[in-house]
Amino acid sequence: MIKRTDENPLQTVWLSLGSNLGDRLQNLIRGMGILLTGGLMFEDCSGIYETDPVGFLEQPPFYNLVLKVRTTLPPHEILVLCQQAEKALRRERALRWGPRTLDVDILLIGDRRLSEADLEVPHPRMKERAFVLGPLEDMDPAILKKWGFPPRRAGIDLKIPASDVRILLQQNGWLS
Ligand code: X6L
Ligand code: MG
Ligand code: MG
Repeated sequence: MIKRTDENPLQTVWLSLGSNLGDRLQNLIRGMGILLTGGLMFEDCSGIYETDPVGFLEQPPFYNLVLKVRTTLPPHEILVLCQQAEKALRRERALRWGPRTLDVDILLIGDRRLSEADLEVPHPRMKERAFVLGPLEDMDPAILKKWGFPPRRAGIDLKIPASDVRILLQQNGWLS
């Protein structure tokens, strides 16, 4: 853990996780395990939604969730951690918007706006993605209003309620 200082304040971070290759549930759980042992503190998790693919349509349906954490890690270290989780799940990038074992995207970091070559926050396309807005609305409808995002949930189905996601994390440990 990085010590909390004026330079490294404790901030709330919202992440989007998705998987549509292999054991999707296990990939999400293992991904969360890596994030939560790498400097992000668990705050809340959405249910797990099954969602039709968008962008590139000829691929299997996704499991998607939104994870809320707190951390003192600076934005670029959060990004590196997200990339480490993808690498640990052996993500391959054969084609753009193609199938993946694990995708971890940074949605929001506190009240901050960042516009850098490798990291834009809020996530620039999140307001168009039902698989992000649906779970986010379940967890914190006020945050959608605050950032001017539309509530949208068409085409996504709740598969595993948030209470069960939390039980899974607590009973089986992070790496089950
Ligand atoms: C026109 C052009 C319309 C592009 C949509 C949307 C592209 C989303 C990429 C788009 C467009 C994306 C996931 C996914 C992907 C996911 C589901 C992306 C990046 N990731 N579909 N497609 N869940 N359901 O996590 O989000 S590829
Ligand atoms: Mg993504
Ligand atoms: Mg991504």
